[in-house]
Amino acid sequence: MASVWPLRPLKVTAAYLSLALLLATTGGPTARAAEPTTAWQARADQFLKLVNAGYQALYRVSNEAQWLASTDVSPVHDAASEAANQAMSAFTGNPAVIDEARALLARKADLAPLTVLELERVLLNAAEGPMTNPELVRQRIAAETKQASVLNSFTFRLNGREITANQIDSALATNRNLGERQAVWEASKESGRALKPGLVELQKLRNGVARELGYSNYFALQVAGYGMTTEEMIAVQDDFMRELRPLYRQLHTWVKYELAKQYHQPVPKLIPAHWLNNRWGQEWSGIVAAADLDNRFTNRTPESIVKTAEQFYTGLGFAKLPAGFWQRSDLYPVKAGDPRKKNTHASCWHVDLDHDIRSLMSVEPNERWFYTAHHELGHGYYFMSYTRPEVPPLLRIGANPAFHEGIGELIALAAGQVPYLQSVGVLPADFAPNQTDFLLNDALAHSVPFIYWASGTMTHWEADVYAHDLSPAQWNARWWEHVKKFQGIAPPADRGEELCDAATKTHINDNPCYYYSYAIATVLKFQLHDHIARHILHQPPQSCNYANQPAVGDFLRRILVKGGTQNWREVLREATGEDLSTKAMTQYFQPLMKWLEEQNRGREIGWD
Ligand code: X8Z
Ligand code: ZN
Repeated sequence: MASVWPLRPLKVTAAYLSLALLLATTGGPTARAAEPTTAWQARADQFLKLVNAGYQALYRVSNEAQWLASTDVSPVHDAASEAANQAMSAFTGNPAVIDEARALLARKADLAPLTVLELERVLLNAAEGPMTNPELVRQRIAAETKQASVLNSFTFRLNGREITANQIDSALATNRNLGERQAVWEASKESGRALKPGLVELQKLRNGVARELGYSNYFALQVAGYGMTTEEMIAVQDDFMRELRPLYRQLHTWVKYELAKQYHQPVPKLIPAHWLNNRWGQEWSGIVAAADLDNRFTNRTPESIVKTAEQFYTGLGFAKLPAGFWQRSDLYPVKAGDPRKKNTHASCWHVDLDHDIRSLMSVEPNERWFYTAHHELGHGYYFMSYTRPEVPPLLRIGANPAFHEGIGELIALAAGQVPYLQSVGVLPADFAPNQTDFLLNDALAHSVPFIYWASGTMTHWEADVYAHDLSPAQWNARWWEHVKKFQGIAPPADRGEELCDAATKTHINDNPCYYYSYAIATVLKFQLHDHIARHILHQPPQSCNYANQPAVGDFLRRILVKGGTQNWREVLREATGEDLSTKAMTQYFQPLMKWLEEQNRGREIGWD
């Protein structure tokens, strides 16, 4: 079957045409045989035609309702979202759907590989709301809806006055008074207290739902999407941490001496959480003053931040975002005095698994939102690229969730490099960077400490809660054990079990057992970047410029157009010739290691 591609009116470049030709001549990576080759294939085709159609229609209804509930929290919107999700599960988790998918998968040898992938996805989707136990599914959806509502409408207060999430982040980025920092940090943790009861209920309900279709727990169900067991996923994450540990210990040491000097304090063993600019110590930004870009954005509008991000992608030969993106997205903070409550964490939505793509952000003109806007549009361009007839709605997903996270992370990494920033005027053309400062900032703000947060604290805590049924009476103690062990960070004061500091992180509530995906995405972004810098741009990975390089776009598009139609390990191998590895990441920061060792000479390294 000849592929109709590209589906959307994209800017046609020579490279585009050659890719289109390649897909046309090979039938594309996902082409289905025109005539079914076996009776089982014919039966599967029939079944999947119906399931894909029903899935896409209900996905849209459910996403429209969730969008409203996330951008304008109200009991009415919560009720509509809950009802739409019940309808979605009534279909995707229907026992007849489960039985047929299982019966067909028992005849794998008679089916096309794409069909097998679709059927496996049908079962993974069913496992989120298996109607073999409708009461359990109903309870889960009700509890998820309530939790999202508490999270999205939570009002932070500082000394009795309302404070927004952006204001919390700004205060932690700029205020140098440790007492005031502690008060802001503690205020930011109050949502956990409100979210704990719902999370206690969800621990049981999520695990119960996963067990219904034979998974041992909810964590196991989520990692099944990677073709891994819980133990395998934990081993991958522990390997990341082991391989990067020498670098992290050097960074940790350098940072604690630097911050102690900044705050006029003795050098601590562990870094106090409120000394860092990020509420969770996940990104250590703002420490390297010479590489801090915040003041470069103050004269820009929030709109220009999102537009600049779009231009990065169009410069690579991608189409402009659809007009609907600008009409339907919710990109900026709610205006002061407006009582509307919306989710404050950035996200990007493929509302109808077709061309309705939206982003929910609260963009302000600063470095953090500049980075985040590039990240979110990575999701948007992934959606746009795999929205084509050859990719059935069930497989309009990333090669795995880490690929989805990794594309925007890669572009954000590239958008933070000096030659690019100069080319778009964020930095002046005559700016003479100190390479070490920028590399150090790259490591601290977006990469290395992040791994210990993502692979360490987040992943291990969720594995404890779901795979090992950790009692809620031990949640906060365990959280801080992990923060200490993996991140080398300590709370400013004792944290009791009435608090639930894990639940202050959005994903713990609304995207459970997912966060290891960001760690994999971080490792992946360096692999892809290394390949692009060395083999496509022929520039040094630490200082290169993707701007207006369609060859980079072609390389990325070959990955993105596939969606979930090919095993992710093969996708990675085909793209880079490598398996998942921290080698590129370690090499990227290699020049920093020597510098750090010199700076830290005579200091006690690490915290254990
Ligand atoms: O949640 C996100 C994105 C939305 S998918 C903004 N990120 C993680 C986080 O903020 O915790 C991006 C990197 C890590
Ligand atoms: Zn993301």
